[in-house]
Amino acid sequence: MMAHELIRFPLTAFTMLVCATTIGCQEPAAEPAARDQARAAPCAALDKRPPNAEGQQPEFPGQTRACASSSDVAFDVVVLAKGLEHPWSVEPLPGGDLLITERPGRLRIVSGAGDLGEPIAGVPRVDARGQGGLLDVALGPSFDLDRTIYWSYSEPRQGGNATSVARGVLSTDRRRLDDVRVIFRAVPTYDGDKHFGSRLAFGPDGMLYVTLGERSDTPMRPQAQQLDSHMGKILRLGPDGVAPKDNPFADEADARPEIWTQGHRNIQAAAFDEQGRLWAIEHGTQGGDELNLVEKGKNYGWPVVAYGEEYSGVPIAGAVTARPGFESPTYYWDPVIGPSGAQFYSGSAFPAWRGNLFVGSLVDTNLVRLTLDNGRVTGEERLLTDRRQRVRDVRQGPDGALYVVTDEDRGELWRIAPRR
Ligand SMILES: [Ca+2]
Ligand SMILES: [Ca+2]
Repeated sequence: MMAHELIRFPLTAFTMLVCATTIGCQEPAAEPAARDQARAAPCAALDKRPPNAEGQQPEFPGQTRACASSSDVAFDVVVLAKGLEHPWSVEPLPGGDLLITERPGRLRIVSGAGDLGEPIAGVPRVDARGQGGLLDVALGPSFDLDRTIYWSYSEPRQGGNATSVARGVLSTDRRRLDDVRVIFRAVPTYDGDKHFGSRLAFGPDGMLYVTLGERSDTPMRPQAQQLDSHMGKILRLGPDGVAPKDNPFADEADARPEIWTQGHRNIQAAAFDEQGRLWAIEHGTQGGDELNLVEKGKNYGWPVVAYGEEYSGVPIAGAVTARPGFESPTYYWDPVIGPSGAQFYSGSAFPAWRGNLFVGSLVDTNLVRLTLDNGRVTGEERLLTDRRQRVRDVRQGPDGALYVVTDEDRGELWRIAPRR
């Protein structure tokens, strides 16, 4: 069943003026000096709520509480599917249909017209307790030729569970997966149900980047700083799951060769920008959700460097907000938004949004739009606020529309397209 629902925003005179003078229609045209001045100028921050953690200062202006930004874009939201059980991922297929995962362990295809397909056979067993289950799905880099897809899941294993990555070939009738192989198994296992991380993203280098959480519980946290553990890391794998030889710790004794970066808490978003740079967004503690530019071999701090406080309200034991040798986030949210999937927009359907980073918010139940300039966040807007659903993933389709899934008992799949 499909329901059309409209959201309308008027084009303001300001926006039209901007659109008439810039390519991309997103930021006023300005000389760099004028732009810097504008950035330093006082502005109305989008988020006016008090911070979760008191007395913490950003490292630089604009690292948190960016200016409110309004793109005044008119769009329709089409509900393509309803009644999905905690969908975690939406992955557009080349022809306009969409692969979706449901956390209890189902992979389905929803057609571009909104027909919900039966579960695809061949998905391995998942441990769907808590935050676990069937998580991300990604098309392989040569999907057009070999129909190979990749997915991440919490795999039941001796000692509990851990995130694994598998690949398989989607049959031509799209009813089953063939030649299924588990290409990576994170270690160690742990008997818990939180912080699996698990976003998958293929880079322009043809490598598969995998984001892993640190499993949340106090005994596991320190592993985010230990190179002999996959917990709290971003990994870089070849398409066969083997660690490339130019990974930063490939030659280090006792280090896991798959590690690309360390010091993460629970990273649920990984997105490449148009320059081919990888950005990741992680769930921090209360007051410390982070956007980071991901660079080879770097340490992003958790649990020794972090903004925010424990969810119990006490300080994070032994942590500081900044320290030499550790990467400060490009941006952080305090109060938290509970970030999920993310997508840099590059389509032609919404010229005003080109280069913007869209981020799902679970806690605030909306879609965050960030404008960036020169590696810094310059503005923030919240979309889809009226729907009050936990946004779990956002992806750009081949038609330039944005596709969103919501993490609910009866979750939905939405298409966001220019207003007709
Ligand atoms: Ca995906
Ligand atoms: Ca950090």
